[in-house]
Amino acid sequence: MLKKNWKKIALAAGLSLTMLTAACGQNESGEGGSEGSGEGSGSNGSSGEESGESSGEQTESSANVGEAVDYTIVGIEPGAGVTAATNTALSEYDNLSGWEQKTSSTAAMLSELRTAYSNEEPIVIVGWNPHFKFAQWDLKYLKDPKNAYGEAEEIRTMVRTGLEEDMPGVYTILDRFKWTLEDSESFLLEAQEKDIETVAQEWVDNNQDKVDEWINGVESVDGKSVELALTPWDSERASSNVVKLALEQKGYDVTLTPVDPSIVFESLANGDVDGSTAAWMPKTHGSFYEEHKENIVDLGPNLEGALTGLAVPTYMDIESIEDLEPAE
Ligand code: PBE
Repeated sequence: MLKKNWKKIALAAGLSLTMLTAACGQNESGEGGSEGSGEGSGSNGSSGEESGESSGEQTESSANVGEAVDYTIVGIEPGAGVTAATNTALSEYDNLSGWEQKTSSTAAMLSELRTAYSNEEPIVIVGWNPHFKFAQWDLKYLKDPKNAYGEAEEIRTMVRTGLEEDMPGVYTILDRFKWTLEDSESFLLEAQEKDIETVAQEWVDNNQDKVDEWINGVESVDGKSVELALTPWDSERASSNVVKLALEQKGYDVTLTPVDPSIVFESLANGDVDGSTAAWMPKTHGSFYEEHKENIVDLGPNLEGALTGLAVPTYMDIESIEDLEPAE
């Protein structure tokens, strides 16, 4: 663990963050495939306290956090569920008065995190698991006493109404598809070195027994088309690619169609896509789901224990969202 105290460089950090923000603007539009790159190992949701400083000093350091980060939470895509949850946090926590969420893209957030972390500068990001960032960097979620981000979630598979009748085999395979947080996060770490399609093929090759449980007894078809919604996060790109390969083993012709996160549920309800493996419930996508649930079939969890929240590097001496000082 690095020992240098960022407080000593708070002023410099403030300046370089401003420059960083400007520089990042140029990056934001260019997001293509993967969220980011890097390396890391292990996988864990959060880490404990690192610093043994006195509580007096803690108050002083937390007072500086807001100033040092320019009262800015580094968010991700505007249409993400966590973006809405962060807006809720901004209105529910009195101590966040004067704070703002800067939305752009997951890639831009990761790039700011990478830079801040390597300079040991403070940064407050919108975070979630499954993702590789907790394995790659020492990060911790801030406590959320007002529960703006909810408890641990399920990532559920949802399909359009009528799929069961039209393509019972697809319905069955999507209904059975399930893996673990550990499966997903080790996949995502692997995908820092290779592309997601390659890792998906390797995962399926190494886990054919699990795939068999999903596809056993399903009748093979000859190239029937299936369309799954694809959202820009690696966790869902991973699960959709694994499901695609499972469906292909039964002869389906699967297209992963990029869909703006804000309209995934609408696309399912309209039947524009057949299914999605990317519904974070009950909180993150709860309001999107509510709007369209009459025309969507919920097939239940494909992953349990997903997490969302505000996160900071463990070198920062704060533990709770309530430790962030208001701008005034
Ligand atoms: N996420 C990752 C997404 C879903 C997958 C938590 C950033 C969101 O909509 O918030």
